[in-house]
Amino acid sequence: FTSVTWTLLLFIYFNVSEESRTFKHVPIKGLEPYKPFPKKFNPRVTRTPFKLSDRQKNNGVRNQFGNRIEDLAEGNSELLPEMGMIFNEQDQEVRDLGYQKHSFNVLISNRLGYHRDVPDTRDPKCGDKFYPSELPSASVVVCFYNEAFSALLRTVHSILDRTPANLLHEIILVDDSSELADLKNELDEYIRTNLPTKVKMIRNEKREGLIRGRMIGASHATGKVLVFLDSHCEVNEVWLQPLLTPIKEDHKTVVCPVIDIISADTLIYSSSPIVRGGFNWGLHFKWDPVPFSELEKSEGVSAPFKSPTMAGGLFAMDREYFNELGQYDSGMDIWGGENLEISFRIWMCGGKLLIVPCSRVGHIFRKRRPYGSPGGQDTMAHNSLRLAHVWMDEYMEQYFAVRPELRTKNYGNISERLSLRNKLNCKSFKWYLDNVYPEMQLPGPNAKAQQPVFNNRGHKRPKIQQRGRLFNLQTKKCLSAQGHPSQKGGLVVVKDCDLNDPDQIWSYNEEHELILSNLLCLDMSETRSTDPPRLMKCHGSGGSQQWLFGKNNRLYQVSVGQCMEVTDPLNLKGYVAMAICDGSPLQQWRFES
Ligand code: LR7
Ligand code: MN
Repeated sequence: FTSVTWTLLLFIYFNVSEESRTFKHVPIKGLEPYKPFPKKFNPRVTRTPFKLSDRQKNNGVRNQFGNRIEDLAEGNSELLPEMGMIFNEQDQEVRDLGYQKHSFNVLISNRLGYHRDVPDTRDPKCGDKFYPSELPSASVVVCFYNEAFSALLRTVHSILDRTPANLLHEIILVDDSSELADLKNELDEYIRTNLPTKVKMIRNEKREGLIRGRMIGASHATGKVLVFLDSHCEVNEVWLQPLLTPIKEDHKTVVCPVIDIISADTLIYSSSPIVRGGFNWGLHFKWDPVPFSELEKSEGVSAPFKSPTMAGGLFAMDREYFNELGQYDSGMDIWGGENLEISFRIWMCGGKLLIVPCSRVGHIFRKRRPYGSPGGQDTMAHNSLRLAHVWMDEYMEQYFAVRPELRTKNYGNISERLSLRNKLNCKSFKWYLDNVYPEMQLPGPNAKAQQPVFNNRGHKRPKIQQRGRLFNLQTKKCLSAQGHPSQKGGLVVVKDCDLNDPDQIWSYNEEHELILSNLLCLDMSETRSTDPPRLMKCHGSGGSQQWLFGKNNRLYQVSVGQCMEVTDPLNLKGYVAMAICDGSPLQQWRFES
């Protein structure tokens, strides 16, 4: 790799048109050949600080995205707070269309590229563990429908980069009849030229949904163990060995990693609390605290513990056992319910379900599902009805108590699933509740409301860092509510500053929220960065309510990647909006106590 090549690259770089420089899922050919990281797979934890990998830096130099990522990060590689900065209209389009189609920040996803380091979120005790050198090999099945190209490839590359080759039998991608053009020829081409042959592609002729999709993927698999992942995941260091070990010990053990959080707005990877799976009588999955009795005293949270249910997307299971146990209910459509169905079936029919805290996989959690079912049906209700009729015995009544309208709804033919339950000689639902999920309560006078866990910030109120008026340097006016400050959805405008007006008092806290008179948070629309900011209930999960004071007194909005500006040049109404950060005085704000 010589200076000739570099000259050539620079030549290409300076000659691409403005348009082709904007990253549109186009891996520049020949620039990013697949090279597995030359890493040693040591089960010991190395707590390296999260930093830009050389690949990411190179991405900047190559200008794959039109911007240098080192510049965007401005040295703060811990948070990459300005990774979503919008520089031009194309960026804005990628961002806004991305939110519409995928419900997460695709601009940032594209800029991250297909490889990145993620923080090692494992408990330090995991570093003391050794795994057998002989482990069964895994077929990883990733079913996707209209996934963002860069998120899908980061899923695949994270597996290739962080899994010992001898344990990775294959990766099976199942395209569930996606409509997005780049997921067809371009993806095939990428796989052919950049990925090892163990990455395989199956295309469903029609939309099957993730449940039949996974069954199709599994039917092509030839590894000993099946691992299912969503198509927007990133696996962490030494993720697979801790999953395979308990399966090797007992092939009827099904295991889940801890699902770390990849923010939909910032793509920041962060650690999840240690929780386990439960459900409510509406048959919605929920996270519960892990009972103290479940945690092994000597090993604390580094030993696998039992979980009544799984979230659904990320788990590993012996392939023969998957088939023996009846795969999934192929009468279930598109999305929903299959996770509780397989959880009940595992426990009731002689298996067990564990969460393995030393295995960590990140997943992009989004606020809204960006797709529906082809006929607009509520597939969650259809699927839940099926599972209730097959597995829940008399406790099905609890479901109908919550959803009385479903009592008479048709749910198709379940005779095969009933004979499966019979053939496998499965225990009753009462046995499951008594032995696996005794915390589950029946509604009644004595039922206590269970503490929800895994909400965004529990009872802790973030510390306030600054309080005062938000002064615009150009107009010399202050940011206030247009109407009443407690009105949800209200706009903000600049008005003459008034020392005595409590409605001009903002607090800025450690979560980077801007709260007006201790009531509502300044918030940006998820799907349209052209909408003005509004006052909304504080949700505590960053992104659309996260504001950063940056250089030139700018006020940067994290999920829209733009700066707040007074738009009205004559300043009659004092309107503000988000605009490309350009350092102009209309975009300059100062906190005044
Ligand atoms: O028609 C479809 N065809 C598909 O192939 C619809 C979806 N899919 C794919 C999709 O591209 C994705 O890879 O199926 C996967 C899951 O769909 P998501 O990501 O839209 O679902 P989710 O993450 O909101 O949903 C969770 O619950 C689902 C119930 O059916 C599945 O079990 C998902 O796998 C599951 N995800 C997780 O468990 C990740 C952690 C979330 C939590 C809690
Ligand atoms: Mn998902």
